Amino acid sequence: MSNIRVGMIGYKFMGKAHSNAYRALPMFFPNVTRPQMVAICGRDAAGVEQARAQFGWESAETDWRNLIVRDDIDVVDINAPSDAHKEIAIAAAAAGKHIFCEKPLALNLADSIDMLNAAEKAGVKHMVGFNYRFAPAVQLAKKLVSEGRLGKIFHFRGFFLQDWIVDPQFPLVWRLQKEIAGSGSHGDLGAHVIDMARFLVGEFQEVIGMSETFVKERPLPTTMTGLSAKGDADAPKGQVTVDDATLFLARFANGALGSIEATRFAPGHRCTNSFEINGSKGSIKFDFERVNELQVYFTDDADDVQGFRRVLATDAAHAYSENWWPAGHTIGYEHTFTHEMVEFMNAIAEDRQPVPNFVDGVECQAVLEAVDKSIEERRWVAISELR
Ligand code: SOE
Repeated sequence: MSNIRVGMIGYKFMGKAHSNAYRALPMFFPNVTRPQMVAICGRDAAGVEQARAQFGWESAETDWRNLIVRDDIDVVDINAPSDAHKEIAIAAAAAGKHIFCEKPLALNLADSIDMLNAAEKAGVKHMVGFNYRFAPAVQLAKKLVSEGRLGKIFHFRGFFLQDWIVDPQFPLVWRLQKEIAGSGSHGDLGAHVIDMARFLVGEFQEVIGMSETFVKERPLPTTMTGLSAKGDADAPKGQVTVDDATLFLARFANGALGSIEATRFAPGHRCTNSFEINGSKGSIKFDFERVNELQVYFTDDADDVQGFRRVLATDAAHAYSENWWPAGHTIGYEHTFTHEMVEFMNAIAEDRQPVPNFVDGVECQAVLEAVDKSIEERRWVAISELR
């Protein structure tokens, strides 16, 4: 198959991560159909032109409507803020383009279902950006669970902890505004943990949660709006309309019990995306800040060496590893994006849906929304109540 021609919308944090993935892919995965970086799009002409030159795109657009109808583009990659996902995805599907969309898929469940329906009706490929699935150590976790090497699963314990808004003067960036972001730590961080739990343990059956917004008003942003934005204490203030932290308990369809925590108020934790799974034959532990490692424990290890041990998932036996460096030469955050683009390119070339796709985006959204409902109504909510 000839190159797969990509048009990408958004050029900030995720735009950079995706651009890097597209650039690295042909060098390290020469057998995968090559993504061609045809056009990058953003509203600010000077900003997008600078990103085009820096990231290595062939052309730039300032209106996504022009981008999605270009006939030299096969794929639309959406990494604009969450409130833009639905309109762009539905229009891209109507234009017959395959779609990659960052998480959370939409602002709410209904919108995510509309996006899935539009993509299915158009017969295009669709993928959602749950990049952490693609860490080789997480792929190893999946293999151990799928092969029954942990036995019957009892517990999934997951948390995603950050600390970038603990300062009450941190400005009211878009991620703290419900109409743009959909929710706060719940949809931004909890969505990753929910996806991880679905990937490794299976479907959620029912949930009950609690959440808090610790800082209810913040200075309005002046210029920078990213994770490292600085607030101006004298600036006028606005209402924070999302959760700062959301925690919930879950029961899975297979009988396992789960606890999930997402917060941006955990000082010292920059990006602690972590889980532990306990089964009848053993346990595993993962922490993204040590992305190459999986801690494993097997009950049938000899008595004198019982205990958790660290597996460095960089051997030929581990997913994607042979394409990078010799064993023990570790990889990082950006590689998870390269791997997800490998899956996306392969799926298009093989004429199958990539995984995770919009179905996974919708299922995640259903869990997010069931948790919100449980908080509102102060009770357990079955996922089936929403689907
Ligand atoms: C910010 O909280 C953020 O960049 C998320 O938006 C990402 O999805 C997560 O991977 C890291 O943290």
